[in-house]
Amino acid sequence: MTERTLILVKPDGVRRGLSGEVLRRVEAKGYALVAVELRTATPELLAEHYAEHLGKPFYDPLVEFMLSGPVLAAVAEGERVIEGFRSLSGATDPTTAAPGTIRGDLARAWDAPVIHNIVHGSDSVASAEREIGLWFPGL
Ligand code: IDP
Ligand code: MG
Repeated sequence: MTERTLILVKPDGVRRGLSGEVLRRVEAKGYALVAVELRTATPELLAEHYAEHLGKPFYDPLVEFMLSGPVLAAVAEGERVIEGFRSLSGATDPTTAAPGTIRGDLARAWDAPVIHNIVHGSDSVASAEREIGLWFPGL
């Protein structure tokens, strides 16, 4: 089924000049880019984006990190792209993310354990619709 997902290159990825590398992998796989924009998040946007994590021990450091610099927000479209981009991203923890994945190849645990993992990707059709609405209300 053709669907859309929200992709974020987090501030560590943008700072390290990896935005293009992430988009390259998305396009190389065959997904279409529907929107791409360099953005500065706000506390209000992140509170909604990460609502499911409110109260977890990593919530405050995560929000602080996401406000530490610009993020590249993108929407990609394709057959099962939600699952597909999660697969390209790899496991949440960069140390155990498989080689060949964005996090496995590029994210570094020593920058800040787990938090700095280069990318965000929606995890379901419902989250994708919700997150695209938050980041790209005009789409
Ligand atoms: P996901 O990004 O792989 O979907 P989630 O569980 O949704 O992972 O967590 C959202 C983000 O919060 C992660 O991408 C990572 O930046 C951060 N995070 C998740 N678990 C931890 C943790 O145990 N310690 C520190 N940060 C974490
Ligand atoms: Mg998640």
